[in-house]
Amino acid sequence: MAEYQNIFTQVQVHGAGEPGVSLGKRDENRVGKPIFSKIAGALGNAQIGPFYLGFTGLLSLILGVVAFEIIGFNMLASVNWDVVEFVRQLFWLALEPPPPEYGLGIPPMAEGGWWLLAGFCLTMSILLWWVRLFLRARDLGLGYQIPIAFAAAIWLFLVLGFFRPLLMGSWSEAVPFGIFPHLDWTAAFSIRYGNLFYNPFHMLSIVFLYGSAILFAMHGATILAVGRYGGEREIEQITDRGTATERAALFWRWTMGFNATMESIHRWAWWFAVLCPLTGGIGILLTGTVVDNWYLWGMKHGIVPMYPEVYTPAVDPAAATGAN
Ligand code: 07D
Ligand code: 07D
Repeated sequence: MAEYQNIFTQVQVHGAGEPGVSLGKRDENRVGKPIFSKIAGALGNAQIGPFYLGFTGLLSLILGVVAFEIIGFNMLASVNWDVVEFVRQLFWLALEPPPPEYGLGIPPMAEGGWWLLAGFCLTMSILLWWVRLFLRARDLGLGYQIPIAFAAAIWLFLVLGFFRPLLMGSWSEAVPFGIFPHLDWTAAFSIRYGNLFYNPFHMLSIVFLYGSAILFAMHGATILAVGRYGGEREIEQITDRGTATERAALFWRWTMGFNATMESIHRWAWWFAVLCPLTGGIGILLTGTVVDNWYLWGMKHGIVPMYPEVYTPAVDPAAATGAN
């Protein structure tokens, strides 16, 4: 009955709530009695809670909400506190960083001060969430792969909004808060620096982005495909290789001549995901600081072809022989 478990034929197992390992005195940080949800069970585990809050978690959530509120109320103020217009224009509204004349100084609240404060709260919130991940991993006796991977994303976030503006000497270089405004910033950034496509670190970042997607698709599909042979017990099968692993490995060896192992596939996925924002952050940090125009840089380094001379001066009709 529960023999063939995959995305098309799901089964939900219901049992007693799983409280998890005891953390001794810190158990009081776990809030809420476990509840069970069928919808949650369709997406993942049916049990919701208890949730570990703790000091860093609580502070992170508070600062995150403060940042979100500052951004929201500034957007609301920008449409004259008109709630209907706020909803209508939400995706276009922004909280912009200070204009260039303030450099790295403290601007008036209405001219970027709110942006600075929201950015500070958001950054602290994200850093505290990182500490929380680290502490939870340590307490559960896990390796640190998850906090390290999150640190890679935080690196790109800090480059975009903190390290690069510091090097450029101005907060105005940073990204605005807003749905479409942050896309406009991204497009303008590329144009200002001569087309980001010629930035080799943008290229690498794209490699790892696309690579992450294909690895995830290949691995997810493989495990679902061998689910009927117990393939979802992947970690056990690293050391105790069962028929699921053997079939999965054979499939890839037959189709591409090479196969990852039950362990190495996870290392591939982890490295691709981590390297995407890591290389991306290097690319952004170099832009405007070391390289001012990626198109010209590409020409200098033979990436961009030298265009042939196609200009021929127009002939003055009056001077043409036929006119006489
Ligand atoms: C699915 C995990 C869940 C996360 C979600 C996003 C917010 C923002 C808004 C307070 C995959 C939660 C959204 C917290 C709330 C306000 C004003 C992750 C998943 C559901 N971007 N970006 C989006 C952020 C940058 C770019 C969407 C954040 C750079 C492009 C969402 C950051 C550049 C496109 C979003 C950030 C850039 C987007 C969907 C931070 C270059 C899109 C994100 C903190 C890297 C896409 C309208 C998603 C879109 C999109 C959030 C940074 C480019 C609003 C939080 C400056 C080209 N970005 N982004 O699903 O639809 O991620 O935009 O650095 O096309 Mg972005
Ligand atoms: C944003 C890391 C920070 C996020 C954190 C999470 C919260 C809370 C809340 C869940 C994503 C914060 C969380 C706040 C969440 C809830 C409730 C990671 C982030 C800490 N590009 N481009 C990239 C492509 C062009 C440009 C990377 C493709 C054009 C700029 C990626 C194309 C121009 C930047 C990528 C393309 C341009 C990038 C991002 C194609 C625009 C960057 C990787 C096919 C006209 C960023 C080096 C990533 C970067 C970046 C892909 C085109 C501009 C690989 C596929 C030419 C300015 N681009 N791009 O992981 O690193 O982001 O560049 O055309 O800054 Mg690009």
